[in-house]
Amino acid sequence: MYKLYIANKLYSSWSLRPWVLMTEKLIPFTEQIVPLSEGSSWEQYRSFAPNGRVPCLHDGEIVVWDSLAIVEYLAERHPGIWPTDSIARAWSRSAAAEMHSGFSNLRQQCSMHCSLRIQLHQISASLQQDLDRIDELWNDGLQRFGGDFLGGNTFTAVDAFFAPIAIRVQTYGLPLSPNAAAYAQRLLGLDSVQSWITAGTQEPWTEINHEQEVLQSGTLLADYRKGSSKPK
Ligand SMILES: N[C@@H](CCC(=O)N[C@@H](CS)C(=O)NCC(=O)O)C(=O)O
Repeated sequence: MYKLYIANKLYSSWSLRPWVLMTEKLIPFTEQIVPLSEGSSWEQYRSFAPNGRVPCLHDGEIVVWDSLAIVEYLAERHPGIWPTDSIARAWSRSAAAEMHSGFSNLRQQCSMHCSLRIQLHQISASLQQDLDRIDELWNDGLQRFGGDFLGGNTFTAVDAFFAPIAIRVQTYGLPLSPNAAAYAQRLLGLDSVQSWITAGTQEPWTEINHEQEVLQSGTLLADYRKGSSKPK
């Protein structure tokens, strides 16, 4: 049985990718949540991941780290991880790779947080540039392959890579064109994504730096955590 090491569901966008993919594809695994430490989690994470980061997949003696490598490892063992059509597959791999190595403005200015709703102080030019490219990319995939998901009619790894963006769209009310916004809503409507968000909002751990970073980005509109005094 696979064991997937992840961080807090509330915050960990990298962990969400393989988790949502394995859940959607009904690949059996056990999850091990290792909450982020204040500052660095290096020491703790090094006990199971050579790069000191999550996600990390253990398959018996085999250790696979980095979300993209995990997805490719799974693609060698399970059907349906990438689209079957080779053109859709090449496009999906390109889009997932672009997400993996890009969109740093969006990542930095809108950290993932499942339970909060934030009105950003401003949408900077660099954030808008990332949003424009995501909008363009999503519209391209949806139109080119004509399905509900980016590479066609079925959820595949490329959709898993963009699931954290859909959560950010919800948290920060990020503006998108109608087709792109509808795609984000489709991702948010998946049982797997809903179950991740619910679990995140019920977690007992918080990481103060992450909380502060998110709160400093805008005005707090709501916090759906249990016991929270928000919505305001
Ligand atoms: N490129 C890596 C990035 C992994 C990553 O940065 N994970 C974060 C958690 S969301 C982490 O482990 N952070 C450890 C720390 O902050 O000390 C991947 O795709 O898996």
